[in-house]
Formats: sequence, C-alpha cells, structure tokens
Amino acid sequence: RLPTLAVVGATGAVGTVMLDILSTRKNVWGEIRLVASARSAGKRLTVRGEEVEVQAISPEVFDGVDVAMFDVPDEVSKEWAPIAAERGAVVVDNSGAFRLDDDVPLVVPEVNAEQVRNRPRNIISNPNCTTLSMIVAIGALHRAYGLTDLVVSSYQAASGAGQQGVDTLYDQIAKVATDRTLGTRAGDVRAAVSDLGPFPAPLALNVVPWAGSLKDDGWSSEELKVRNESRKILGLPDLRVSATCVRVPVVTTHSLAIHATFSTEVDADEARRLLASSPGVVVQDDPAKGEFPTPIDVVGTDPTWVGRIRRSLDDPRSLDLFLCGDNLRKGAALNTAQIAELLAEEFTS
Ligand code: 2RA
Repeated sequence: RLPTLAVVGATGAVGTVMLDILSTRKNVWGEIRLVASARSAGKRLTVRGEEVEVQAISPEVFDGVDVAMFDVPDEVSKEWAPIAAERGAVVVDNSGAFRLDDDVPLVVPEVNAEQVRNRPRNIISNPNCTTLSMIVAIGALHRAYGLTDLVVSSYQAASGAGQQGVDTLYDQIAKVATDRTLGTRAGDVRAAVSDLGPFPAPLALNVVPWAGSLKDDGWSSEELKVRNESRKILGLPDLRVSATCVRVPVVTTHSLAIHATFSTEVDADEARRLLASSPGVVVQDDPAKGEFPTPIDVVGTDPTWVGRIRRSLDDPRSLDLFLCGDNLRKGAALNTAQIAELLAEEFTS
C-alpha cells in the first residue's frame, strides 16, 4: 500500500511549486488530496498529470491521510495541524507556528534527518526559507569544522512575501522603467512608486533592510528566525548568530553573504572540495571567469549554490562565502516534500 498524502494550501505560491515537485520527483504516494480554504474549494489543479479537485479544509478531509503537508499562514496551522494529527496524519508544517516548540522537530533532511522520528505531537516543522537557503551548506561545514559563529546578510527575493510581493515588484519596475532619471535624486523613486505592496519601502531600483515584523531591540522576526532556527537545526544552543535581512528586487531566489567562524582552522580549497561533495550543494566558484552563483541562474533549481569561498584575512578559523537558494523550492516546497518522503518510507508496506 502506498501512503495517502494531503497538500493543504495547494493554491498558494509555495503550493504551486509543491504540486510541480510532487509531479516531477519519484512518486511515493498513493492518493494525493488537495485541500484549501472553502474559498478555493472546487478548483481543479493538476498533479502527477491528473486533475484533482480541491477540497475545503475540514476534520474529515484528514481521515485516512498518512502525511499532510501544510503551507498556510501561521494561525491556520495553529488551528488545523493538531486536528489533522488527531485524525491520524503526520503533519509537515511550513509555517512558523511550531518551529521553536521543544516537542516539534525542525528538520532539514541533509542536516538532521534523524529528527523526523522525534515527533511526540506528530507535527514536524519546516524551517523558514531564509534559514533553508543556507543551512545545508552551513551544516556540511559545521560537521567538518565545528561552527561557533555566524554573521549573515541576506538578499531576499520578492516572492518570499508571496504572489503579492512578486506582483508589486513587477508593477514598480514597470513604473520606473519609463523614466531614466529616477534613482538619481533623493526621494524620486518614492514619489514615482505609489503602491508599496507588502514592503515598507519601494523595492524597484532599491534595497530594503527589512523583512518580517519588529521584535525586541530593533531586530526583525526574519533575523531572529535565522538565529533561532539555525541553533535548533544544528543542535547548537550557544551558536552566535548575527543576521541582517534585506529585501532586494529579485523575483525568486534568496542569497546570503556569510562569515562563518569555526573551532578549528579552515582551508578554503578543502572547504570548497567538501561543499562540492555535499548532498544538495553545488559549488560555482571561479571569480576569474566571472563564475559565482546569482539568483537568476539558480531560480527553479533544487540545490544550494555556493561561491566566493575564501578564508577570512584576519582569522584562519573563519570562512567568507556567498550562496543562493530558490526560496520557493528548497526554501519551502522541496524541503517539505523531502521530509514527507522520509515519512512515506515508514508508511509504505
Ligand atoms: C520572506 N522568509 O522571505 C520570509 C518568508 N517567506 O519574506
């Protein structure tokens, strides 16, 4: 018997990528149910080449479901993930609702796959896309050299803010493209761009040093997610992390500039070889030939792409590097699907 899967939130930006991934990866599922809000019920979506009707979320929709992948807002997960678990499903949740709960594992298969079994509530959390964009590569380096400190700057794509973020970026670009004097005088782009969408400042021709919501002492929720989730996934409660999360005018694919410090000295060539042989990582690092990862080359791919690897000039225990990862694929849908595949092995008889 092949396990039954429910995809909850199948009609969103990540849900769309999830259906693509389920249709292109090795099929390990029997029935796949598509579930969404009553508003989206009745839509017909294609998965594995078949049209499937979206069902309205209800307790009954989870009867007979072995694994339920959730991509819905935090408050919807908070309400419905426990209900799905009560009805017998193991929930893989892409929201932030349970990520830091002690009784919910935060799983990245390449880093801590064994945590899948540690699920007292039958809920497993998927990390935030910014953490996921870097953690497979950072986890590989940690296993080799013993990570102690991370200083990261993110360059986050508009699609991290959903379809509204993408639409806003294109609308702003269309507006500024007609006037090549824009971006040359203080405030001129702000005056030209009326709709900011989900961003606190214009994104076109700009960068915005903000993502998420304001937390204590001026930190953003996004920056605290990078810090707290990295500690939990790597099992390093004392890991020192300083993140600055920046939104950039890119459609999809997050990038991060990373300064990582380890307990032992590191060699850039050795680190490059280690990363190149790590599952889920591709090294693209030959600046002399203009070869380094960029979002427009990485978008739509599954791996974490790493480049600009060099040893810190001031500390033989530190590496500086730049990496890119598709925030909708490995950053969300793919990692969720990979966790679900680990569970499918348990349910396949
Ligand atoms: C963002 N990482 O990019 C957050 C949530 N997807 O906005």
